[in-house]
Amino acid sequence: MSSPSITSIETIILDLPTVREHVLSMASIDRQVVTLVIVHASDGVTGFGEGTTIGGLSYGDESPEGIKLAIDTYFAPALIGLAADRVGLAMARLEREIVGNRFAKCAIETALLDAQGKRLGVAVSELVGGRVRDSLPVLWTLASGNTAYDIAEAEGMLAARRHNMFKLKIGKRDLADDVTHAGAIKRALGDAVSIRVDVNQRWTETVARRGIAMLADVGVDLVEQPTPFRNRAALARLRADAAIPLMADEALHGPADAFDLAARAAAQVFSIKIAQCGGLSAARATAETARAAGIDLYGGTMLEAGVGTAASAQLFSTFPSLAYGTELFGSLLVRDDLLAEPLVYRNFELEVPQGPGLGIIVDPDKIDRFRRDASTPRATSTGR
Ligand code: MUC
Ligand code: MG
Repeated sequence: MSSPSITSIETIILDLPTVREHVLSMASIDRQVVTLVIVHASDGVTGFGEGTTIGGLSYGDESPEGIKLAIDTYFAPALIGLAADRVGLAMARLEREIVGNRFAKCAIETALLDAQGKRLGVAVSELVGGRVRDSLPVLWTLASGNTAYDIAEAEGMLAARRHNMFKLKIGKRDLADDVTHAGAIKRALGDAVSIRVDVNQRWTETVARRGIAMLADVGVDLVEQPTPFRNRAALARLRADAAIPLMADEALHGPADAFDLAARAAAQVFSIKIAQCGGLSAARATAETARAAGIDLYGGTMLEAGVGTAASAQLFSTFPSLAYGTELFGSLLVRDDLLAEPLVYRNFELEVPQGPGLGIIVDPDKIDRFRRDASTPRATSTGR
């Protein structure tokens, strides 16, 4: 029987309001902007993917609008007519013809895998290695910008048995203020609760050296991406002296970065993000490189909504070890996700969807409600 072919690719930008303002060192967001990708094939099977970043162009070099433009203008002509059931071949073609654009590549690969899983009646996890767990520990990021609010939020999460690990977004304020903030949260929540911080590249090496020591003293467990992503030598020097583990995030754009960071002993933990790596297969190769080097894994997020979160969960469920858990809470950060049935968060874990493909159903009414071209667009972020 001949292969079904890719017939068309839709890209839709959606603005999803968040449950509260989310304050990071480089931007504050009150909504998440999702570029939804829908791949149609000649056998009538449809696959969904998601291209999502944080704060427009303030996090990385792809924006939601840029992802749409790249897919409409360059990806779609390269893909239409190709065999829809040969995901590896389609991705190899994109790799050959399109430089970079990792978030867009991830959205396309996700959609192709979703469709192929539905076609074969298997979950995406079974196409990318095979799942070894059915649920994933999930932390929550406390990022309201206010210490008392963050403590109350964390207490609510603990009481609801939703999260028992927390990440704090720091680097926007003075170091002393950030350390006071982290120390107050750690004291209020107690020893049983893991507190990590993410600096999102804001510190210089000298500030980072002081900051990591001060945060270790107040009980913080781990520091994520303290310095700019290009300065791997600084990360390695900091790691050599740090009392607590360092995690690479923005520095990790796929397996080649993983290899280089591992060779430099620049971090003890890698945050694996499907979008930042350029897709699920590249993210898997990145995780395998870490594993070979004895580096611990953490399942990262670009704060994707349900589609990207389900795709990440499908891949992370195949990791034999996930020492630092995941941060797959994006679906909970938006007030209303695009899914007909919400993802299930229970007992501090996210249940990995079981059905074919991504195991989710995207609700067409919600696409209509949130699509940007149906309403007046607002600015992407407050850019603070
Ligand atoms: C990041 O840098 O890790 C993940 C959680 C969150 O609040 O922001 C993201 C991005
Ligand atoms: Mg990070």
